[in-house]
Amino acid sequence: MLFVELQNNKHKSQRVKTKFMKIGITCYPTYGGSGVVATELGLELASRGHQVHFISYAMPHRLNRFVENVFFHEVETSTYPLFEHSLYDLSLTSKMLEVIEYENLDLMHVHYAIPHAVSAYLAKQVRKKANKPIKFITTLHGTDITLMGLEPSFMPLVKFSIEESDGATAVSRFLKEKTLTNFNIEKEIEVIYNFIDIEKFSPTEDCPYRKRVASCGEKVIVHTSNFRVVKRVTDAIRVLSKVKKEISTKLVLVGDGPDRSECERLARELDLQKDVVFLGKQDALPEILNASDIFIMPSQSESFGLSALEAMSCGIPVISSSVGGLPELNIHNETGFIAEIGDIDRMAKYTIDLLTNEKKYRSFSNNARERAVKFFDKDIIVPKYVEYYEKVLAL
Ligand code: GMT
Repeated sequence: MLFVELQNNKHKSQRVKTKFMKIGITCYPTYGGSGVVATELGLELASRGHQVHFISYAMPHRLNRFVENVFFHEVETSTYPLFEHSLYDLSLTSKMLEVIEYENLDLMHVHYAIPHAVSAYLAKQVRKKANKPIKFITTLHGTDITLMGLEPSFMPLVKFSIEESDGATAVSRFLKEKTLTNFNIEKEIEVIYNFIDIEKFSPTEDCPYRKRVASCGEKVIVHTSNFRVVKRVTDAIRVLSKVKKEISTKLVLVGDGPDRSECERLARELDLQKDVVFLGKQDALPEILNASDIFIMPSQSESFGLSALEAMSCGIPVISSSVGGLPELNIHNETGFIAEIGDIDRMAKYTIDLLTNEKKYRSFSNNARERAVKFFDKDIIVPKYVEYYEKVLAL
């Protein structure tokens, strides 16, 4: 760990002691929310002077530019013909050990319990044997607890790896409680919410993207996800079919995944093929959100709902289901509306209510932005991770 005395620019007379850490981050590099949070966290830590080493099988997709203090270590899996299956978990452990040793890491922070926490636990044991201890923190994101982790064959291992983590965080109160009860764990779990760059995701008037998806006067509902079945994207299409009977509206779907073909089929079946715009994976999220009026998240399971936060930060009210951590983010009748899972009629009714009531819409839009700024700004949340790292390292 580097201890550096900094001259604080704002208060020239005050000298601030800052501890810069060397942190290893392991995450899924794909489009999922856990990978986005892990990558954005790493980039933020690096911009605050910490050194960050990402360890994964591919470059996280938001790590697409050169950033000082950020390093990427690719985990290569063995292709020896004897192994019919890839030994990713072991290759990951080996890469962690290499980076911990040669980059002199202070801490490993793994995102998503399986298999990352298990690999980190193994690395920790190897270091312990060599008398060179390393600590690791596990951040629980959602389906590692609510879906995958509940598979009977995985359950004991997930429980063990959380219990053996030197620190554990969850992205909502809901997820913390679920972890404690589902796995019968007594450990302290810190709740650290997802965060947002409120400058990047900010409201803009007159977004040129709107013209590309909707004609003048038409409203736009937007949804972004990885199109897994738990996202219930088909519900968004059914909501559109009801809303369209009252107001001329388009539904913009961003992302891709296993349920996309079914969504395309349903759009054709409901004769909505011209009204549902499938954009696929996109990087220009702030622009697309700013071209929209309502964000819809009808999920069956959602530990927090990062993409709804991205929308709120752009001042877009959210219509969501009531599951998981969503009520901790989206406040009913204030930043949007909440309905029971699958209650398409109610979601449609709420959408029409907002789209036909300009004053109410403005107030919800302001509330959504204000809530994102006040509670989920990266400058509020990222220091909580740093404090937590320091706390765990000091134990
Ligand atoms: O299901 C996803 O969209 C991906 C998943 C993940 O772990 O990659 O997202 C989870 O983590 C996000 C970041 O913490 C949360 O905002 C999402 O709510 C959560 N998804 C679910 O719980 C289904």
